[in-house]
Amino acid sequence: RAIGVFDSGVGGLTVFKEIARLLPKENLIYLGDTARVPYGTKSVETVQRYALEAAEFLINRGVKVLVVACNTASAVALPQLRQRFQLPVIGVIEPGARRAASSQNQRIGVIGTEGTINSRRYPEAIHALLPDALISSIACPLFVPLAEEGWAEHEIARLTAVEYLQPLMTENIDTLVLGCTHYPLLRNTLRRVLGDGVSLVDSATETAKSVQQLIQQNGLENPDSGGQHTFFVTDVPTRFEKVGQSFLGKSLGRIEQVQIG
Ligand code: DGN
Repeated sequence: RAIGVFDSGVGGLTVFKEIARLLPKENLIYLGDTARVPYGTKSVETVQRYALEAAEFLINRGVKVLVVACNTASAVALPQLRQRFQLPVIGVIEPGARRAASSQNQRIGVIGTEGTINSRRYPEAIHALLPDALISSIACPLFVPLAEEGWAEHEIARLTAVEYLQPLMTENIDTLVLGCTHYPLLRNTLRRVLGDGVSLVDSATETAKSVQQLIQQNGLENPDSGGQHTFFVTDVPTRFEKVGQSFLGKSLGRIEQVQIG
């Protein structure tokens, strides 16, 4: 049986890529809800409904583990998904928060979509582990189109980062959580702006490690399954194919359009 991964669109491929790297023999099924992207600016109720429908689609395909790659959906829909479905559900917030809690000076920045930042789920999850941490959260919505446009390392991305991150510069943070699927692509730009003293927590990498642990601890490995990758989208695949190739660093192969909900 496969591991199911869903996201609002193409961004979750950063999580998918890390899972594929750590678990090359596992079959993976990805669903990008491209007809309804973005989730980051929508209401909690709407994102919860979308997330339940996306999860249902993957569960009907018999996945053994469900990975919610989208930070916004993880922030607002994880309890509902865990309540509704029996299988293990992994979101991106807990793994990212766990890593952030190793901050030395306990001054931590969190960046994400408006939905993720408004939910306050990252600070909650970090405070559960590090109650005295000083946490500053900033929504950086323009990073999403910049990453999709292939401009993550352009001057315009650097200027955008300077503008968004200005408040963090004076707060002496030693850790910044990249709380959105697209932000790992801006890693070099963020490093240029913040300097080497700030460690960047990539929720995608941390989540992939959690998936690996869960699979191993529960004896869910599929040593002979061949590592097949299957992609589904809810809108025509043209744009997903093009942008996805740059996110994944290789061609995606066949992408099937489906209707969910
Ligand atoms: N996948 C979304 C997230 O990680 O929050 C970003 C894209 C979006 O829906 N705006």
